[in-house]
Amino acid sequence: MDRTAQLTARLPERATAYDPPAAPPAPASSASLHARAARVLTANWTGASTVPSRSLYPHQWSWDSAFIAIGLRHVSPLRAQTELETLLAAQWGDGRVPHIVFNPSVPLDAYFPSPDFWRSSTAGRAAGAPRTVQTSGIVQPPVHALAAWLVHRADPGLSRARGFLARVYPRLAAWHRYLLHRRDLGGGGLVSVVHPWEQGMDNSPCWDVPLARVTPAPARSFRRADLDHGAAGDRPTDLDYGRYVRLAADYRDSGYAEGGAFAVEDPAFNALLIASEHALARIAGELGAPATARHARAQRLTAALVDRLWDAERGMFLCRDLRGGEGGGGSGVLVPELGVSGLVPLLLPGLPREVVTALVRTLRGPHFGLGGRTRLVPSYDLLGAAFDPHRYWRGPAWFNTGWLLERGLRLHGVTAAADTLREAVLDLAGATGFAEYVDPFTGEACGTTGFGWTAALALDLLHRPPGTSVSSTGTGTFDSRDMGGDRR
Ligand code: 9WN
Repeated sequence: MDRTAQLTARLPERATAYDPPAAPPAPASSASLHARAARVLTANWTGASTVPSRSLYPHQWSWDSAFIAIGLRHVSPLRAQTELETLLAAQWGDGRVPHIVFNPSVPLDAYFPSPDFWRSSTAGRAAGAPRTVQTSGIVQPPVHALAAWLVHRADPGLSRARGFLARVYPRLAAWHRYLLHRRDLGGGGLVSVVHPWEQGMDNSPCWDVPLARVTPAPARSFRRADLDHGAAGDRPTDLDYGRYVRLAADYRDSGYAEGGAFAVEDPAFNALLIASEHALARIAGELGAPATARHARAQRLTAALVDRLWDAERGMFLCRDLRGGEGGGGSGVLVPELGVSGLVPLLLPGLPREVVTALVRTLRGPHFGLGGRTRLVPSYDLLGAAFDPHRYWRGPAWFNTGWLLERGLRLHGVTAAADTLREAVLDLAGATGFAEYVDPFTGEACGTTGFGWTAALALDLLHRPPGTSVSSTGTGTFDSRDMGGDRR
């Protein structure tokens, strides 16, 4: 029996998860946090979608919208549905969901790279970019099917009345098809990202080696709008930006066809695809379409994730650099950097038990320090040479990864740790004015404040009371039907 078969043979029979029907948030302090978070989402709402930040990110971002919809459903299921529909309306003909949908009323110099850099409707024509809306040409993690399912469950009556799932399902299915067919660049069944912005953790040290092969665009060839709004020490360096720009420009100039200098299989991106594939199966079931094949595919992807990215010695998943290794043309090499991305697969049901145990140990151990040196999970190894507690994805703690890991801990029955993490997310979100990210030791706010997904995910946690474990509540507080464990 090969390694994959051995591991999948030991998959737990019933790993369950996920979401509650909305429960009322009760105590007074929670009520005020709830009101403040809802106000952020209202302030960032543009009429059809929600910006991550009015200043730093004044357009619609793909995975932000998915996280935002997950929180927004507790305030306005209709706006949450609209959020996802607006994003999916900008889908390209080849199935990709762009990482940014540009708001035409925002000045070009408010954000870089702007629509005139991406030139989606011309450079992306062969790939089926929409004509009437301007977008970027890269993607972000596929959290959308999971979000759509959770949004549906917040108000199934409204969802059915509007035909929400029936309208988004074909688009979500095409999105997953694009990833599974066009982005399996390593040939091992997993999806690759072709730009660090695609994975969403832009300047993670996990990209340092693969990115070092990219010749940076000259600094004078572009103007960084982000530094108008964020402290330089909290943001990626100019050298990183030069490389991001070169990679994106090369991709654009190829007509957005795969085959560039950067190709990485990332654990979080693939884990989110798997979670969304389970959710898509739920959506199919709700619509009376066959769901079994989707669950089976999710299990196969889980096995491939373990097979290709698991590092037993380090007790976590690593990134695979497909252009690395001898000659750069083989199956690539694992990148020996410990990013939070390598812990995110904890949110999956169907992981081998020893993988779950090791992930929890690593989360609490010296590299991430959860419950010891840190309250929220740092984005990168506390002991890593590149660790920096303020610089973006090179150490600070982010709220979306905290939320994902809270779900993972709860799913696997590590309830006390999940409760502590939940409390930390809520405390720090409230104390920092819904910061984009925080210093993992001090909780000091970094980046921008009034940040969309921080507010949304705090709202979501307010609607999920502490103290619940999947095993003890069955389909109560967490509904196993949402994540593929219980197939009824
Ligand atoms: C580039 C919007 C996005 C998030 C990413 C985060 C940051 C953009 C940037 O902001 O990236 O996409 O300009 O730095 O890294 O995860 O989706 O909030």
